[in-house]
Amino acid sequence: MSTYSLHDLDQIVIDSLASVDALGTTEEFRERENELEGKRSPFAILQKTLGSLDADGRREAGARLQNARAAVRSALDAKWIVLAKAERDATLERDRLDLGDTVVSAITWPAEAGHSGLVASTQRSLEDVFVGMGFTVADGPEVETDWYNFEALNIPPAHPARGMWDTFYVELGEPETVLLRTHTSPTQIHLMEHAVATNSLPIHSVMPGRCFRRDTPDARHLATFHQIEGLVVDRGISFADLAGVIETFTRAYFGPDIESRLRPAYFPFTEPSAEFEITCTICRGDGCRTCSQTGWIELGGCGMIDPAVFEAVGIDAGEWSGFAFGFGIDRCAQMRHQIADMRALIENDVRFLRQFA
Ligand code: FA5
Repeated sequence: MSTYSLHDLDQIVIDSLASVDALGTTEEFRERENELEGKRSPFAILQKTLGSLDADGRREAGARLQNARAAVRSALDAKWIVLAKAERDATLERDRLDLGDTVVSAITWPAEAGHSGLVASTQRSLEDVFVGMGFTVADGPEVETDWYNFEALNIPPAHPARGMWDTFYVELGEPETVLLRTHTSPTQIHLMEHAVATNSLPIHSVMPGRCFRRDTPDARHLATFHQIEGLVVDRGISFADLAGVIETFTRAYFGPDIESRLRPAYFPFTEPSAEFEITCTICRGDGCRTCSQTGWIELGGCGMIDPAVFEAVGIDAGEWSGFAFGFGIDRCAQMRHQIADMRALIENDVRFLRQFA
């Protein structure tokens, strides 16, 4: 153990204060504080020598030691304030710079602007084609009652045709069955009801929107997809008008080289009904996985409005006639851009999405 003499106390204090003054970091500070105030500090060692003094000497030396320790303590306190502030300032400065660095490295400059998704831009292009042909654009609810999605479309409860649409039900039964619409055809009903209520027939409208089916996603199907419905109600409308609209649409949207065809089909709300198909653009008709080796892709259904539907909405089928169609928007996008698997539309892979900026 070092030996110290009370005669050296003043010098010990001077040296201690100088060493405190020279401290540069809080780490050094803690070490020095321990050396000056711990059990092995000069002051603690000198304290132990007091016992050998007489009472007066002990009192006087004790007071000197206490003053010395107090002087060192207040020097330590003052130094701590300075060192702690310096370190806090340094941390703040460093963190500020780190934050700046993070932001700069996270953004590649100039930042890329976002753009519409392929389905949204396809919907707009399809709307443009139909607006160019004199149609207006209307919207309808995605959550529907059983009446709008099925009954008013000539599909009563337990009708076998309900099996054509695997439905997500929201509420079953009383007072009404509520479901996610399986197609955009219920919007036809809203439009016709509105036209009757406001005495505003004829109707020439398209109605794009989201649809939902309990379909297992595959190369041509998604559980949430989009359709664009078309509805014309006017005097003297015939199947030739429907075929003409579909032909004009196909040429405008897919170009003159794409072959299309209408094939007889069944929908409870149209009679006669047809399916509208185009040559598969992935294999150019040779047959591939996307078109299940048929060479054709179905884009939608269509037909002349069934009199039962006119009756449900209160339109006189003797005076008015009309046609309707419903095309898959995702299917149109898929065929226009030769996307072999429709699931790419919902995978959010930026390498895929960027191609359609
Ligand atoms: C209908 O939904 C009828 N409402 C179409 C219609 C309207 C017929 C008006 C007559 C008059 P369908 O179930 O065939 O029909 O669907 C029409 C189109 O929607 C399909 O050809 C396809 O392009 C698209 N489609 C249907 N289900 C899916 C799905 N799960 N994923 C992606 N597209 C789909």
